Amino acid sequence: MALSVLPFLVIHLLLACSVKGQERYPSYNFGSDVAGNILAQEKVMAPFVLGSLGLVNGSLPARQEIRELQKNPDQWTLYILGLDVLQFINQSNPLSWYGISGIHGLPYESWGGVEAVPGSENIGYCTHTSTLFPVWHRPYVALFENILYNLIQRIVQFWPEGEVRQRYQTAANTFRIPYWDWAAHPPAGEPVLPSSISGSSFVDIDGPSGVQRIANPLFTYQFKPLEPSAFVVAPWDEWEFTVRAPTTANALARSNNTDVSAAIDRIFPSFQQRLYNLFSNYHNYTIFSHDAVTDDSDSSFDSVESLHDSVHTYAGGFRGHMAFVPYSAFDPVFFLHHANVDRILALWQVLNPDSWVTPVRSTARSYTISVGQVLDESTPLTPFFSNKDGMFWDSSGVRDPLVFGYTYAEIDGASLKGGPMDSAVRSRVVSTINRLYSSFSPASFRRSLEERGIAGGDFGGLHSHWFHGAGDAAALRRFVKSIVTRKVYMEWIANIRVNKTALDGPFTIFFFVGSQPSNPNLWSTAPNLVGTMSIFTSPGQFGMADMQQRSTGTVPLTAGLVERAAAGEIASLEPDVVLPYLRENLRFTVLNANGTAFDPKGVDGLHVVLGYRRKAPSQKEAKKKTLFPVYKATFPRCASSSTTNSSVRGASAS
Ligand SMILES: *[C@@H]1O[C@H](CO)[C@@H](O)[C@H](O)[C@H]1NC(C)=O
Ligand SMILES: *[C@@H]1O[C@H](CO)[C@@H](O)[C@H](O)[C@H]1NC(C)=O
Ligand SMILES: *[C@@H]1O[C@H](CO)[C@@H](O)[C@H](O)[C@H]1NC(C)=O
Ligand SMILES: *[C@@H]1O[C@H](CO)[C@@H](O)[C@H](O)[C@H]1NC(C)=O
Ligand SMILES: *[C@@H]1O[C@H](CO)[C@@H](O)[C@H](O)[C@H]1NC(C)=O
Ligand SMILES: *[C@@H]1O[C@H](CO)[C@@H](O)[C@H](O)[C@H]1NC(C)=O
Ligand SMILES: CC(=O)N[C@H]1CO[C@H](CO)[C@@H](O)[C@@H]1O
Ligand SMILES: [Cu+2]
Repeated sequence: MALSVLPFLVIHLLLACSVKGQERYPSYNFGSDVAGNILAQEKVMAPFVLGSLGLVNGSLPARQEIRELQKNPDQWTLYILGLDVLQFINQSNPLSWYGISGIHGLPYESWGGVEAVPGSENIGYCTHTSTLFPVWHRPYVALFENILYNLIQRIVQFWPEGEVRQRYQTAANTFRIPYWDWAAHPPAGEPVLPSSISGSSFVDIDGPSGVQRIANPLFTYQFKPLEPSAFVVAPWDEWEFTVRAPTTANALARSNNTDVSAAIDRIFPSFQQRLYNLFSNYHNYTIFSHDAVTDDSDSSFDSVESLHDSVHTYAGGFRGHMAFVPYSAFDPVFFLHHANVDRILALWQVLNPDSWVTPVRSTARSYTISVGQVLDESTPLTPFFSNKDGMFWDSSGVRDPLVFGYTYAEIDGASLKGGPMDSAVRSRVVSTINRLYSSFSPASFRRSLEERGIAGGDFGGLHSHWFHGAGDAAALRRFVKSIVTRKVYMEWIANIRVNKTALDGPFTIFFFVGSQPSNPNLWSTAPNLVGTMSIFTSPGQFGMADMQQRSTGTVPLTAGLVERAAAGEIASLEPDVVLPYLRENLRFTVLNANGTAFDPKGVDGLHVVLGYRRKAPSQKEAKKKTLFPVYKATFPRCASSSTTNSSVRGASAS
């Protein structure tokens, strides 16, 4: 109990002030002595050995979707209090919010005594555009979960002994961090970004010392204090808390979560289609895992990393912390996002139990990885210690989440260590994926039509999003018939490659059918937006300029085209109809991280290829709804005779 009571009280007084226009709320006041107690126990423990949270009553607790967790009031209270305490702990502690977030990017300092390799001092430990992208983030998220879990166990002890404390203790034992599923339909009437994250800067919480109004730890992280030198350039070196879609480019900025939420709601069908496509068509870990251009064929453009990149830039909005690799981990939404990325990896592992990390030469640096180094299953995932002797976790070791003591409901504790997969687990995962993520796929569209028939205005599983404002039911029926005749439908996609450092920072490529609105602020929510691809990186000043990386991703066009068809602009999805239409109407254009428009012609290495494939449902698929549609693995090249190429126009900017 080395820590005196005084600093705690002083901090509370400071936080109650209003700082530069943003109202500040305090942390939870447990009573000074107990809080001092937490802090004392939480004093520097690094190197922290990351291990398993273990089984509870013989089973493995599951990470839950954040909205599910919120339905359990006791666990929700503990979650909020745990985050609050984690954010309250002195930043100089490596196990504080600041210390854990700082592992990912800025400030570029060693953590747990794990030093940089020569030439990599000016970058974080995180691995991006790297085959280790999903596997490095697995122990990173587990570290966050471990620390939070430990804090929550202590918080429970602050309730007086008795029935209530016992209740919280039970809730605490099965606590695992939640994830934010940005690809599943939100409950009716709710936005994709949960209001618990975006709705309010404060929250009323009923903790051990009664109900208190505290800073919402999911809304922002308040630096305590901001260390301008760690944040290098304006305006980040002036922002005393993390922001999303900041309203200004100076210290007065506040988050505009309304803006972020509206943009995510508009793009969410694209997130869902990309995810569904990744599950159904990507079976090679190397390609699935990361967004580097792995070969020069025109197949397999997408990756879980590229999709994750888009979520980062959308959650950040222009200039927000989430949109920049070195700042992103400070925003509370980061670990919710990455828990979902980890879950996607786990679900993918069930479908592809034999595919895992194989040796790949690195094209990117991290704090302990050099360009050109061969990355494989035993490359240390630094700085995550697996034992007291200073050994690190590696990709082989983290393959099965069991080693960290968590699972996901769909997997329910099944082992992911590789080798034969239980067919019941596989079926459960496949049907979950079909249930959550197939509603924008023509496959599910057709299926629901077959099941329910095309009666009246009832279009079954077809989400109203497609047809919002689409006109009369008769036109819709005609259209539906046109895309299901001969039981064949077309899938359309834009494949994109681009130089990651082309614009000295993050940027987004927007695809429109027809002209984009003249005001770039309206692009993200424009009705004729069909998709975007986002580049998640950082300006050269942060030390990523020397990496000559090409990045790749996809923009699904099918849903956007269906929308256009429903609006009466095209009669079918057949190439003889769609190709001339896209040649005439598809535009792409670019915004940088400042929200400034750029002529795509000036974006280094930008290469857009359109592809389509004709998809006939297999007999198996028709009979057994638990199977994915069986797609051909590759798209035809755009430049082949049946498709289009550079005749797609880049709209000129501004
Ligand atoms: C384990 O099960 C017992 C008996 O059902 C129950 O009383 C106890 O609370 C459970 N433990 C936890 C940590 O949930
Ligand atoms: C955090 O810890 C450092 C080093 O022990 C100390 O100098 C600083 O005053 C502490 N900050 C707060 C806000 O208590
Ligand atoms: C926040 O974003 C919304 C939607 O884009 C916009 O209408 C509003 O003016 C913005 N608010 C501020 C304060 O900038
Ligand atoms: C997976 O993709 C990589 C990169 O294209 C390739 O080198 C490797 O052979 C593929 N693995 C399998 C099993 O096809
Ligand atoms: C990427 O773009 C930058 C800036 O235009 C350029 O210096 C670099 O050579 C390009 N790298 C590649 C791999 O094309
Ligand atoms: C973005 O804006 C900041 C100032 O607000 C400026 O310093 C920076 O150069 C701009 N970046 C780009 C890529 O235009
Ligand atoms: C196959 C195809 O459509 N090729 C076209 C690619 O773009 C050039 C330039 O617009 C056309 O001349 C080709 O005919
Ligand atoms: Cu990330």
